[in-house]
Amino acid sequence: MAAPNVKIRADGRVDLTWGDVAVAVEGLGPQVTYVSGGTTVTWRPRRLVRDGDTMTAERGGLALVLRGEAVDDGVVLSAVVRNDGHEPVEVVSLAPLAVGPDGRTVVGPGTGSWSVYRNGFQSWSGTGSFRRGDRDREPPIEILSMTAVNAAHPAPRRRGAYRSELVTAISSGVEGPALCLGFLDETRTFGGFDITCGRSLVGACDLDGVRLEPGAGIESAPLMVAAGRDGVRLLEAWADRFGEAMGARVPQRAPAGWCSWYYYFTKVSESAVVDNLEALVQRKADVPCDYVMVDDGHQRDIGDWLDTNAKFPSGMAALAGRIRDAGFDAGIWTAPFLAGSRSRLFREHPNWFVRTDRGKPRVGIVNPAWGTPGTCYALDTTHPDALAWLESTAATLVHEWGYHVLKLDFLYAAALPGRRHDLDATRAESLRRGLEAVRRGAGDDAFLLGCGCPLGPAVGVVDAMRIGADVAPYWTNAAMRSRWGGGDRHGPATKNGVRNTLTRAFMHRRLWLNDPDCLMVRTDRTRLTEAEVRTLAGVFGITDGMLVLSDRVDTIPADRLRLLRRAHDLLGGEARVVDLFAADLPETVVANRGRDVLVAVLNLADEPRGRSLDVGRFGVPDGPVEEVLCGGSVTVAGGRVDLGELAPHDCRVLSARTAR
Ligand code: 9PG
Repeated sequence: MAAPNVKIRADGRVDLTWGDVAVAVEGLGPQVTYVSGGTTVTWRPRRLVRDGDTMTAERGGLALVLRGEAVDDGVVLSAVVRNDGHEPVEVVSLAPLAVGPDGRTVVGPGTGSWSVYRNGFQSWSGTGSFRRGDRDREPPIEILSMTAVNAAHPAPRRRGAYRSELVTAISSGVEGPALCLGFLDETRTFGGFDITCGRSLVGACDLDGVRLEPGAGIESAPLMVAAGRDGVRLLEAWADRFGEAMGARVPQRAPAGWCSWYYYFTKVSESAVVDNLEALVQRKADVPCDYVMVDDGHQRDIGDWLDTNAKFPSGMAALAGRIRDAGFDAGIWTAPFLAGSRSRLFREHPNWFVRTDRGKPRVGIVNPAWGTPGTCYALDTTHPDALAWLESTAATLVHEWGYHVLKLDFLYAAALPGRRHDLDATRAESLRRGLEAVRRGAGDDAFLLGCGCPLGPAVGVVDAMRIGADVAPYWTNAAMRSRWGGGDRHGPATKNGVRNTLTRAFMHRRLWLNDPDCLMVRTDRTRLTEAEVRTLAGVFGITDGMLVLSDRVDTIPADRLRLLRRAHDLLGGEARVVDLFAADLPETVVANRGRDVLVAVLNLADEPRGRSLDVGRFGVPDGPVEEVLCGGSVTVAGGRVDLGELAPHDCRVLSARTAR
């Protein structure tokens, strides 16, 4: 990483050139999209006037200003739009960085070598690298896509065009060089990147139509632009900065847990939880566990979190007491920004909900698993009474009922487009206010796990974040692979969970603790093969995520308990996915832990494949080296190891003391 050469051209636009690597962004300037008198206008000035460190353009009563600041390895850009006119305008988006067809983005020899990191909008959204011929797709209809993507920015669906949220990196092949762009604040706005290879590059913040009165101005979030030889390291460096700027909460120790969802789903009951509690006590030596989570299925209706259904006859406070008496923290699931159409919350407070332009309550999901009709509406987290209710509900769950761990799910609902009580609040700000209300009620000591959550605004509020789709008792299925499922990328499937655990590994301990979702090691009620279970254990372990088991504890066979133990033994390293830019599904992870190095080698193809690789470059010495997941050892010679043929979706993890 090195500082770029910054050249301000005669037309006021900027060229950034990194001399030591083949990276340049040429002809960049700011851009604004606004609505004035009913028409939407996008303005990217061709000429700007320089005054010291700021460049300004003026047109029709609007002034657009670009500011830049050199930081050690790049520049931080921000834009300001000012209304010098007499009429208010509505600002849709503000970009500190826009490069049009008259400019140029250079990364390596040409766009043919590009691999673009596409970060999905929220926890569940498919994330990974795309090459020139790949299509960035998502579920085609809103009711399916709303749980995965940013409603304001659908995927472009054209080859060579990509949309990344919050951060992106363009790497020339796997080896680099690379360019990394990332916003450094999301308390107020969502930021994102639209990349069309060979044509344009725009990094903009969404202001969602906020009114800009005459005489007023709005500043964009700061945008970091950095380049270097290694795209993964650039993403790590961005995450360090973003986490610091947002006051990331990173607990020292990642808790291990047990979760009811992936075995019992909505059929969970008090007796099922108690049975597992007893089994956890009995198998304490085999199943590391800090908390026991009732994940869905306890509430009377979505939104009515303090009303418990008949499957939990003793009530949730009593159950928390029992969990604590058994020596665990108690955990409980809610979807705090949703309410069922028949819930008490919605019936009693219809004005606490986001509205569509036609004045109807905004649907946040239709989930038949929650009973018919399963229609849930999105809470308006800018309404002061709704915020007070969020705060007091969280306070009850934690301080009265005794649940120390709150899994907060379907959080995207607070950031859906729509009309809100506070007309000046953006979608990102609405989400942040809702999360902050929950934190206020839960208190500083509670452990908050975000899920289904747009990433940026949650940093600094949550302790941990789900970073991928739901795992499932199968690898993938026809629905996920179909075009309705969004091209085998989004939606519940173990394959999708594993993909994001790898592609978002760099966020761990920088923005929060990563939650890769639950581990299933059981042999009943599952179609996961032994190889797939090994992959879950290996990938979750080496990436140092939270390990949360979601099996019926008393029936797990001994060999699977051993695998669970091995996953725990892998924790504690600093993982790097070295082939992040190689393919849709990366297959090589290196983790350093003191003097030890761990190397995970995967075969995520659907057919058996031989894998051999150079591990000497990661510090693995020649000679016999331990293989952790199957047990036994393999031989490294001349820096190389040959693992032979790996079954489909299988994994091996090497553990060695480094030569260095
Ligand atoms: C509980 C589950 C678990 C799981 C969460 C989340 O689109 N959908 O209908 C949909 C349903 C469930 C779901 C995601 C999407 O899973 O990720 O861990 O807590 O809720 O209902």
